[in-house]
Amino acid sequence: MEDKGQASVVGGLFAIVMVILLFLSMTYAQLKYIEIMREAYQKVRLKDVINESLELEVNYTIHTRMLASSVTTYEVIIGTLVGGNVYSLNYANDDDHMIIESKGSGGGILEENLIKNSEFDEDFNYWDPKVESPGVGEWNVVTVGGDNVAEFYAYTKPPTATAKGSLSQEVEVGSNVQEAILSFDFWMYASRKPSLFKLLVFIDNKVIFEYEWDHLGSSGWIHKEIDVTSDLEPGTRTIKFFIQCTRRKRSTVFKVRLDSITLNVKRMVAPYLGNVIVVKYNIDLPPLTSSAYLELLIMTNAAARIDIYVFDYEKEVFELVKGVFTDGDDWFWIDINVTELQRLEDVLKFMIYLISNNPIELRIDYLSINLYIFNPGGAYVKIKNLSSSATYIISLWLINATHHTRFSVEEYLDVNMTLIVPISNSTFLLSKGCEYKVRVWSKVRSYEILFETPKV
Ligand SMILES: [Ca+2]
Ligand SMILES: [Ca+2]
Repeated sequence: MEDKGQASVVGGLFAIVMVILLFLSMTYAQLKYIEIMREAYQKVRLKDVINESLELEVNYTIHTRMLASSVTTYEVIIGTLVGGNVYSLNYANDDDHMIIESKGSGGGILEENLIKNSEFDEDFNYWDPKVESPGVGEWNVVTVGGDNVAEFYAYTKPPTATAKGSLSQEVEVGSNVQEAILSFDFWMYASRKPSLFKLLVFIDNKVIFEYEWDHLGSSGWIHKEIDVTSDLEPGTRTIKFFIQCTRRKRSTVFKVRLDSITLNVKRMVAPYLGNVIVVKYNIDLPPLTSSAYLELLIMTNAAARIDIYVFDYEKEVFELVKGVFTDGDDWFWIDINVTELQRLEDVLKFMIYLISNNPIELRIDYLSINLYIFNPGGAYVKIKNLSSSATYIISLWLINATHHTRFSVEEYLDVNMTLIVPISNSTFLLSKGCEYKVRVWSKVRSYEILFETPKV
């Protein structure tokens, strides 16, 4: 039983090996056959693909060119127009350019008060009130007749006898100061005849005003205006009011009030030299303009980035359609292709936005305006045969949401030849604001192209 069992196992294994070998040889033959078949099939298939290639193009517009000056208006939003106008844009290479500089126009005399919180309506904000005699004197903002004023109050007693205080503010002085006037109101009071009671005004360490009150009682309000033009150097300066109150033998109350402190400075300011230019153009469009193709011939005198924005009436924003960078000093073209109907209302608006590291000049020599106007009775489809052999065109369908219209063609089309099939005429018009599909049937298959006609 055991031997027989072994023999049958060996026999079984042999049979399995033979079957595998047979299977492998058959598989090899089969794979080869399949490969040949596949290649043949591929050849047929490729041949088909090569044989059938049609290019479709729909034309439902009339092309017109417009002279820039007849339909265009412009507005320089940032920059200064220094030469030319919209007529300069009519022709190229005529030495007539629109020239826009990034120079602003804000030069001249600038007048400003450099003192902040002049009226002490914000307490001592911006001011630095100091008591310079320890233990004697204090600063407060007090209200006198509804007006906020700064007050130094001191009660002096022998043997100290003296109180000192100061009130100062730092100011930033620009260059080219033409005139500077320091103006202020002050009031001094002593309950006894003072030994020494004075007010000094400094710019940095230089005394520009000195006043002494040597009577019992109040000085009353005194208004003072001082021309400090020659004392006010550019940079950070400190305006300081310094008070000294001395009564040697008897205790005394001193008060000094200050208010309406201004430093009015007039200085020459150079015109702002910007590095941005923004120019807006409006092009009036004939009714039913379906697309526009614009070309600008431009040069800058320095490196700049130039962006073109076109207004979208649905989104109500100017949208970036093109961005270029120029090294400067060379004429170059920017083309703007506007095919979206929401950008082609009655007026096509576009904007040139230029930014540079330096003050810059932008020259525009030419604006070429090509418009394509909807021609509902003159639409046609161009069919071009890009195949390597002639093909046969059976028919053409014009399809929209409501109609399927068949045009019988029944023509052979040779290699590289073009066939024009009208899809509208004076009685069969295309509709406005409509999406159409054109389907062309050859003997092999169909081809499709979509288009959208302009709104009313
Ligand atoms: Ca005041
Ligand atoms: Ca020109």
